[in-house]
Amino acid sequence: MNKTINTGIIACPALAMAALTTVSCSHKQEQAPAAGRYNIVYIMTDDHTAQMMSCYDKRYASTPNLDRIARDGVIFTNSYVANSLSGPSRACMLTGKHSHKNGFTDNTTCVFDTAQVTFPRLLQQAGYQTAAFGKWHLESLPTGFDTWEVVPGQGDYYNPDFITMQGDTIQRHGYITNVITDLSLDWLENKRDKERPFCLLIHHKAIHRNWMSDTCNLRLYEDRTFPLPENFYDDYAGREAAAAQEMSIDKDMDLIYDLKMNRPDKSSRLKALYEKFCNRMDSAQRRAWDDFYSPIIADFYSRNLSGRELAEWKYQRYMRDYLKVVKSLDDNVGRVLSYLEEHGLLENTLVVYTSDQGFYMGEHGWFDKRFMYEESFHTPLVMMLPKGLNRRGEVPEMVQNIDYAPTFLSLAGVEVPEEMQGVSLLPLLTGEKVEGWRSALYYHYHEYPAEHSVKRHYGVRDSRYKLIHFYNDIDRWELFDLENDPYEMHNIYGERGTEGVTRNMMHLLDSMQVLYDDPVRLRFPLNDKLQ
Ligand code: SGN
Ligand code: CA
Repeated sequence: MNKTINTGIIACPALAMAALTTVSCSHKQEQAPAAGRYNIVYIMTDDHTAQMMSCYDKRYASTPNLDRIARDGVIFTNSYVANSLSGPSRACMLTGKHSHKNGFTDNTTCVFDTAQVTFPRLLQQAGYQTAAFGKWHLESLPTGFDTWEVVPGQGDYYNPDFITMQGDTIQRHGYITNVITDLSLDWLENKRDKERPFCLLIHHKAIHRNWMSDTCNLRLYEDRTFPLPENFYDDYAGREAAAAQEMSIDKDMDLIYDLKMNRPDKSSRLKALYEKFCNRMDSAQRRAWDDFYSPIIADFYSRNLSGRELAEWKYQRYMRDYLKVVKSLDDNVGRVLSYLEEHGLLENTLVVYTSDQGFYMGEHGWFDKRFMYEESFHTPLVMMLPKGLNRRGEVPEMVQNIDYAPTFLSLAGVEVPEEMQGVSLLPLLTGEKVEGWRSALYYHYHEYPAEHSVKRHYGVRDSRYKLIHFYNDIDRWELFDLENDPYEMHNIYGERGTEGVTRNMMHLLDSMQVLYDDPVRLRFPLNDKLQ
C-alpha cells in the first residue's frame, strides 16, 4: 500500500508546488517503530557552526566525538534554522513552528508562552520521561519536563548559577560544559526510571560569546595560524544591510571582553562584563587563566598593532578561543556517547547533535549570526540512529529546526499535531527511498533594532538560489546564485538576465508566506517586466 504523508502543506501557486514537501513513501506507516521503543538524547550547543566541526570541514577543528556520530550515523548537509538566534531557535525546535506562529520572534522582547503544544509535553503525556539541563533562554521556565535545571539567561562559563525546579538559584562549581554533562549523566544513571523510555535535552551554553575556555584547554591551538576566509575584507558592495551590521571582527569585537586583553590601564565598552565573568573563578581557575593570558597581553600591547595587522591578530585569537571551547564540548559529547554505549543504550536511542544556529568565523569579516547568509542560516545536524533506522552517511535533503519536534514525536509513535509546520525526518532516516521531499526553505529574522544591527529580513532558498528581502527601515532585495557565488558576495537582484529567476523566487517566497501564514508579507514588487 502506498501512503502519502500529508506534511502540512496547503494549496499554493503551481510554481511553488515543487518546492514544498509531499513525501510519498511506501510502507512507512507499517514499518514505523513501535511507540515508546526509542529514547531520544538531544544535544544542542549554542553558536557552534559547521565550519568548526571536522566532519563538516577539515580545515580548523578536530572533533572526533562529533565525527563519530556522523561516521556511524548520518550527517545532514543541508540543515538550516528558521530564525538564526538562540531563543527563537529553541522555540522553533520545541513547537515545530516558525517564529511568527510560536510567538518567540526575538531574544529581547519575547517570553515563551508555555501553554503552547511542545514535543516534550506530548512525549511526557505519552509516558516518556523528559528532562532538560543547561541553557534555556526562553524567559519563562521549562514545562513538559519531569526534571530540569537551567541556567539563567546566557549562563556563565565558570561556576555557573542554575535555576532549580524548586525555584532556587544555586551555584555549581566547575566549567559549564562539564557541569551540564555531569547533571545529564547523573540523571541518566541515578534519577530516571530505567524501565521507561526517555527524552533528554542537553543544552550547552558553549560556544557562545565570549568564548572562555576551560583552564585545561587554554594552551590548545596556540601554535596554529588559521587562513583568513577569502571574503574577510568584504566591502559589502550591493548589500546595504550587510554594510550596516555591527558584528565586524575588526570594528566591533571587544579587545578585553572578547579577546581577553585586560590590563588595569586599558578600558573598553565591555570591560566590566569581562571582569564580572572572571570574578566568578576560584583562585586556582583564576591563576591558570592569568598565567596563560599575562604574556599574551604583554606581547599584544607592546606591538601597538593597527589596521589590517590588528584585524588579523584579532581573527587569530578569536579562532583559537572558539576552538578551545569546542574541545570541551567535543570531549563532553564523548562522555555521553560512552555512557550510552557502556549501558547498552545506543541500540534504542536516537542521539542528535545540533546547534541553535551557525556562526561567522571571519566570513564577511564577521562574528555572530542572524543573517540568512549561509554560515548562520545553516546549522550542523548529525545523528546516531538506533536499530531499525538504516540510513547512513550524508543526507542532502533540505531540513530545518521546525522538523525536530515532528521527528521526535513520530519516532515515539505519537501523532504529530496539525498545527506543527515542520515535517518528520523519520522517512529520511529509515533508509528507504523518499520522493518529493521539500526543495526550498523559508526564513524570517525579526530582532531589530538590536545588538549587532542586523536588519529585519525574510527570504527563501532553493537548491540554487536565495532571495532575501530586508525590510522595516530599509527596502532592499538580494538575490544570490549559490552555485556561482557560494559566499554570497554578488547580489544579482535587478541585473539583466535574472528576470525569470527573480519571478520564480518571488512567487516561491509569496507561496511560502501563505503556506506558513506569516503576517509580515512581502509587498509584491513584481513589475510588468517580471510578471
Ligand atoms: C549576547 C551577545 C551577542 C549575541 C546575543 C545573542 N552579547 O547578547 O553577541 O548576539 O547574546 O546570542 S554579549 O555581550 O552578552 O556577549 S544568542 O545565541 O543567545 O541568540
Ligand atoms: Ca546561539
